[in-house]
Amino acid sequence: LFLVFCFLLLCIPSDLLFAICFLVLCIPFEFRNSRFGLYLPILAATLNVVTMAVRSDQFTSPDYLQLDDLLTEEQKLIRESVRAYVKKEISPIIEDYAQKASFPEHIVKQLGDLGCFGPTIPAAYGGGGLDYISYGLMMQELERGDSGVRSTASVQGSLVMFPIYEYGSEAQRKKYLPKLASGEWLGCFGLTEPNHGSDPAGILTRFTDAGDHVILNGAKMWISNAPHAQVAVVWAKDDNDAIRGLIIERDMEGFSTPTTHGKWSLRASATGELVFDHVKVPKENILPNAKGLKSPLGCLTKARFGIAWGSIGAAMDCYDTALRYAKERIQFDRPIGGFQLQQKKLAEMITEITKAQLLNWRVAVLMNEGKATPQQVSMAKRNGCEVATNICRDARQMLGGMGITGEYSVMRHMMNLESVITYEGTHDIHLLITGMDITGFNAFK
Ligand code: TGC
Ligand code: FAD
Repeated sequence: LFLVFCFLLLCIPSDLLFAICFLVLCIPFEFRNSRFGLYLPILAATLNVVTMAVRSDQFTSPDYLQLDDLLTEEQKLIRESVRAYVKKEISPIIEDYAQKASFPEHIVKQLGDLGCFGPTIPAAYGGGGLDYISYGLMMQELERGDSGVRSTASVQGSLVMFPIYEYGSEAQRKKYLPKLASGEWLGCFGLTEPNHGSDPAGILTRFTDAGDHVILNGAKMWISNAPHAQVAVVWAKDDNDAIRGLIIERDMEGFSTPTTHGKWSLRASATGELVFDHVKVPKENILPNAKGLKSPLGCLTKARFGIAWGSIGAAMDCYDTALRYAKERIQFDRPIGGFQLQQKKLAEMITEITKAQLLNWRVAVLMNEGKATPQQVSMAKRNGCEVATNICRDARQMLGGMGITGEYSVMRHMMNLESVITYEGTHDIHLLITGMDITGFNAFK
């Protein structure tokens, strides 16, 4: 019996440490033939199962308007496989990684195997050759697990693979895309600088012609994936002040990627700087077809689309958690879900989620038809972030004190979304993009 319980304890990986501690405690009692030798493993197994029940991923996806009817069987299958992956591989570990502000590097290969890197890039280059609804669903499911995981995938697919595919030479495509698609290499995207965030037109990083190579100098900051990346797509000005894209490899002399510490948000995602100190870059590493600010902004349109879907994934997780909690938590002899104030929060959450799902779906259809404008994508990104931020905040309140703990995902989502609402264009910048689109007046400058 003792051995059976030992097996039960050890086979639950997320609580391995817990199990081992109890096991160590049990052994002396067992050897003394004490009754405790039996009781302790039973107690340990029970506690373990209870802990697992609290921490396990019980997510049920909200679909209030039967939007599944708008999806093909293939799209649903893709969503289910990413959802199953998140339940199995992300949910059990992500809270611990976020608490210790550490990037789960092993997921890079897993995400590659699952096809989450470059799903819309043609299969001939290692991509998925899929449509934009499938891509959106993947990002939704990944961010349902954690915004940092979605970040890893959207940077790799939309900000590293996409520019190499769209603006790169055939040799560059063949050299980099398959390795990035499989997760053998991780990439990052360097546009933002210490003095140029919302206004990337002013970037100071530049390169000068030096015969068969160029010399790159400057610095980027706030770069997702940077500390672990083998490849960086970097935006810099040439001798004619034109913005160009360069592929920088980790081992190039003078290139370093210091880690950014002290984040309260996106803690399971690695963020860093890119520092270029007279880096000698072969000319064949310049993206031949990227010219001007519209090239990096074109990549951002793809990534912002992924964020529109991803942020709603985080919102869905918080709504689902709050709904379950409201049905189970008893106060004043009733489940708190029976009180009007809590129902108002839940009703508004599902309404906003449903509206955002419809908006995202429509933008994806337009993307598939090649008709979506960057401004429409901005609207979807801004809306997704706002809806998700509000829902996660309300969900956190509904969980009372438990809402601030790592036993539930809501506070982690809530903090993550502060980055998501800031990067890829801040909330205000996207509002101004819509404002300019509808009035024709530029309020940026
Ligand atoms: P502006 O004159 O408006 O535009 C310059 C040229 O670009 C074109 N364009 C776009 N093209 C494609 N997609 C878009 N989204 C585009 N937006 C603009 C535009 O038509 C123009 O073309 P042309 O032919 O006339 O030259 O440029 P501006 O200097 O006035 O700036 C406009 C503004 C503020 C909207 C833009 O610069 C902006 O979007 N700022 C926000 C910066 C930003 O989003 N940075 C993101 C950095 S990367 C990141 O955050 C990754 S986080 C990753 C993660 O972890 O998930
Ligand atoms: P600022 O541009 O200084 O803005 C400060 C405030 O001023 C904001 O509220 C903004 O809305 C407002 N503002 C600015 N201009 C105007 C205006 N014209 N009118 C009204 N209000 C205005 N960048 C990359 O290149 N690659 C990455 O991988 C990447 N990853 C990131 C990861 C994280 C966790 C974070 C936090 C950021 C990341 N970024 C990345 C940078 C991100 O894109 C920038 O932080 C963002 O674009 C805003 O720039 P900023 O921080 O310099 O803010």
